[in-house]
Amino acid sequence: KNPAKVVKDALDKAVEKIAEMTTPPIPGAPGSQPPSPEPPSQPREPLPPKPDQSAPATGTATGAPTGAPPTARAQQGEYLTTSTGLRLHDTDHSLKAGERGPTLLQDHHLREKIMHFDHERIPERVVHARGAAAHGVFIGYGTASKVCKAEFLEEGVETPVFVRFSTVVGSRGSADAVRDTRGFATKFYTKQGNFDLVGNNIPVFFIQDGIKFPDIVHAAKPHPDREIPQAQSAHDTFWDFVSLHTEATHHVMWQMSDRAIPRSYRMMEGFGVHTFRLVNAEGETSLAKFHWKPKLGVHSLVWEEAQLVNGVDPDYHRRDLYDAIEAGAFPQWELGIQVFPDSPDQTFEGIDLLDSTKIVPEELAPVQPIGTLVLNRNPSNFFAEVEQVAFHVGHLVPGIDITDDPLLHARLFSYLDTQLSRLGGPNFNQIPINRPHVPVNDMLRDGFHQHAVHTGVAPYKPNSLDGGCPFMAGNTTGAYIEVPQPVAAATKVRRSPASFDDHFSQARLFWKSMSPVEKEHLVRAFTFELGKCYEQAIKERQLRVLANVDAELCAQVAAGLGLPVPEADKPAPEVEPSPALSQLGGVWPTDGRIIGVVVDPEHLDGVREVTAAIHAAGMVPLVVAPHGGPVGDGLQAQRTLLTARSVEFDALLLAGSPPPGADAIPARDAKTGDPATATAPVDPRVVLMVQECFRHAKAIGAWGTGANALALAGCAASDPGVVVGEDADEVFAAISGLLGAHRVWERFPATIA
Ligand code: HDE
Repeated sequence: KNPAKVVKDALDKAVEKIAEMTTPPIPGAPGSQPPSPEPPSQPREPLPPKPDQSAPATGTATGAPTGAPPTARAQQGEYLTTSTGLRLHDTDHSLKAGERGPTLLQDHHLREKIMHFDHERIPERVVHARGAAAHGVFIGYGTASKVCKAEFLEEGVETPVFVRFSTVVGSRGSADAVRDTRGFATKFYTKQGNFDLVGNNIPVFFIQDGIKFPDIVHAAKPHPDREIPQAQSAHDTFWDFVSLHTEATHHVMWQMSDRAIPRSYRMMEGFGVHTFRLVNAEGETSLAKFHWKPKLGVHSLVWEEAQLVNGVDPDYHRRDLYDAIEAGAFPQWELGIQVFPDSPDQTFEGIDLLDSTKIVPEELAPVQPIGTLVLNRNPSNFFAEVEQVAFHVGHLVPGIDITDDPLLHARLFSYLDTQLSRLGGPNFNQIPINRPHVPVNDMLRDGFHQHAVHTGVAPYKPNSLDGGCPFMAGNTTGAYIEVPQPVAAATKVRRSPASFDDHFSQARLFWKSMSPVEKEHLVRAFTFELGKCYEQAIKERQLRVLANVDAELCAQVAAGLGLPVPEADKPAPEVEPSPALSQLGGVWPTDGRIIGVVVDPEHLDGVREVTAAIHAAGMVPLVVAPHGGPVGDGLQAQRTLLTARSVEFDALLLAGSPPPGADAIPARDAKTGDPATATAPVDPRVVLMVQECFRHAKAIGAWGTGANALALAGCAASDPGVVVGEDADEVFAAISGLLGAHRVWERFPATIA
């Protein structure tokens, strides 16, 4: 045989085969899917501007609008144009000297398009780079008026807000469900100017003095040599720093607790952390701490679940927030304050209110509700809104002033400074998302990206040429007047007060306030994180810190690490636990919870009814089937066995147990390894889903053939939180009852008292 011919024949056959495989089905031919409708491509009128995208109130003295109308750049008008409004007839081909010739330098459209693209990225935030945000409204109760004169807290006043949630350590593209503190920053567009409450989901901070911020951030960020690990605290530099810098211990306790792996942004508390000074209409002052309390309760992932989530859906929290708002399950929080007398020593019950590593237990100072926040609208452009929003702790309104917390003072400098470089110039408050919803008459002029076309000739005060405008406001005309707080005559020192030396008593308070399950999770988190460190000396040093917090905590972690238990050198004093710190206990609303419903298209009994019941209960059913598209009985699959993983669901319903599909890994006999003798009537991915839900203490319900998967997964109707019944609705009713407690906590064996 001619070898060249053999090769040619083989190639021809392969080409034929590929052509067969890739030829698209002829529309309308039997068995082909109907073609999807093309999205509309008719020119249409621009959409009206959104309220927060209206032109800046800065500008001319007469208030006349200047420049292009705000909608002119909405990209939704009739014809594609250049950035200067020139209509284009082609944006797909460069201008060339002939079809196969070189590209011409004169192609101004190509040059503009590529120039702009080359500069689309701006620096990410140095911390809190990864975030998600939403618009909403805040409604005051009027209950704060005794202590605070801020207008937005008055009864019934509605204030637009924008809230950005974030992780701290990871970069902008990092996964959501990492172990980390979360940012909870709120911009209130009040009638007295913007008020920013730039808080976290943990009420204490790592450091007491802002000068240590670069140190903790350098330690927590990836190692400078290899730039790993991303968005993790489980590494040597982090534990090196916190084990040496023991004022971080209280924050580290929170970070190793379930608080650092929230189930959802909707289920997180928020804290202003610092103590603020409030002023009422009579000019009387009080000290206060801000708290956000989520209507859905405070709930977390379990660690294994969080690790799976980061692989399966790195955008888990971002997606959850967006989907909930789109589904109308608007997230809500109540804003509350703990109020303390503005005493000269600024302490309460012996707790230093200027030390941001300390809380005041709610049992000592209850959180008093002062308003409600509802998030009801997703951003329409991530970059314009979520990336460009600029929060600043110095954005205050009359009635809210700062205290001398040294952490807060460094922040007052930092936020403006970082935004200057991140947003490329000093005019970032003119970006639509940052604009106040009140007139701005500043005398700030020029600079990069100046949007206002100011008129008048006298941007200075005093002036006569602009009629002396603008005038100064006073107490009755809404001016912000700092509290005339006396400053004690003192000596310049680089020192903290002695009360800041107590690093362990509140770390112990946190430990003692946890339930057994939460303690167990803390032990595992410490053991995991320290287990990831390479340096033995760092592990031993952190064990010495834990010995000062609690002997049992230290012993359990030491056992997990296989290291000796050290003696405490500065044991924390005995403390009274604060039950409010535990996340367990209570029954919470289940709005927006996700229920996976596994179906076998051959057995659909009760599925329609149960999905309707889930919807009616304000939750979201996700039908999981062996394949996508219609599954029968008018139902559509939202997930397939290929795309579904247990971590997406808060609870699992097994309406059927689909047999292994062609794409499942074939089951084999455990003893012989023989596929032919294997007994696995259920797809192994369903079995894995049940096992994971069981391990993660989620409620599981089954009826009909659905129950077949339970035994294969090693669980039974007698286990806590497993419901088997004949009637789908009854099974769901029992499951939704269990969901109010978030998890079936009895499934976690309590090994710590
Ligand atoms: Fe921040 N922090 N921070 N921080 N912080 C920033 O500002 C800083 C601190 C917090 O969604 C940066 O615009 C210093 C405590 C949130 O855009 C930067 C110190 C708390 C956000 C900065 C602290 C926070 C930031 C980075 C120690 C809780 C995200 C980008 C004195 C009460 C805001 C930016 C958003 C962001 C500095 C400590 C919360 C560099 C120097 C304590 C929620 O300015």
